[in-house]
Amino acid sequence: MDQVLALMREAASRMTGAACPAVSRKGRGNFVTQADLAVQEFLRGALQERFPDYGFFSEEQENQADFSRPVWILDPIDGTANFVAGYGHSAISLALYQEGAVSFGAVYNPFSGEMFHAGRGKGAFCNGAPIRAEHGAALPDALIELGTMPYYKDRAAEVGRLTEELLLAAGDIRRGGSAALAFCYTAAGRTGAMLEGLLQPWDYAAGLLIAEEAGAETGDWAGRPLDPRKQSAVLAADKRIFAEVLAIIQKIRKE
Ligand code: LIP
Repeated sequence: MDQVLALMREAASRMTGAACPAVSRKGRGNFVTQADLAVQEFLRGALQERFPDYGFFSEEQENQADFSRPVWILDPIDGTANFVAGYGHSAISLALYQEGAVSFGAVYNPFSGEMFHAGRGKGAFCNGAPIRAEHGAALPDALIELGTMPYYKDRAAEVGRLTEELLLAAGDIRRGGSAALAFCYTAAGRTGAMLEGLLQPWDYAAGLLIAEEAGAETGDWAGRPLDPRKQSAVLAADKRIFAEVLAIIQKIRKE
């Protein structure tokens, strides 16, 4: 899969350094830029040339995936609102789903130069160095990344309550604006956990494998295993604090 990582780095050249003008607006704060489309079209062409029998399921194209065959799952720019604003924290997220699971995942942030990747059963890496989901802090001192579901304003009160409870229970919270990178930061031990109430398959399929291969515990907000073919609420955490963070989520959900 080194060739796939090289293709992602080449695709990222289309994510110009400067803030990129929005092409169209899918909803409040939900944009599609020329760079999203350019990254998607480059990777679709390059992957179909090398893997002609594989399917392609991407955020910026109307499609339904046939998961009976291998399928690439792509978010061409995860953290698009950040990209439009020139915030410098966005990533290309690419996963390969085959034989009932994600077998390969990679998340590339061209602004930091960090390539996170994992193969099922082969570990997780950042720029080739092994990473472990070991934050090294108990919950009262932990950093927790909370995704705020900005496209779902009807859930803002719930996000507010999660913010309050997590601030009381943990050291502090963080919000980077890219779910794919949030999974990778937990995988690298930079945060003790990441959670978000609703993500699409392309937001999390790659990051989920990277976190699991780094030793994180993962699940939906009922604690069930995640199926990255479907949209879902997500939680990934250092094993030592997963249950405590899940309990906070479930307390809020019962209110
Ligand atoms: C975004 C995620 C972010 C989430 C947004 C959106 P996009 O992906 O990375 O964490 O809060 O709702 O899903 O739209 O930038 O590819």
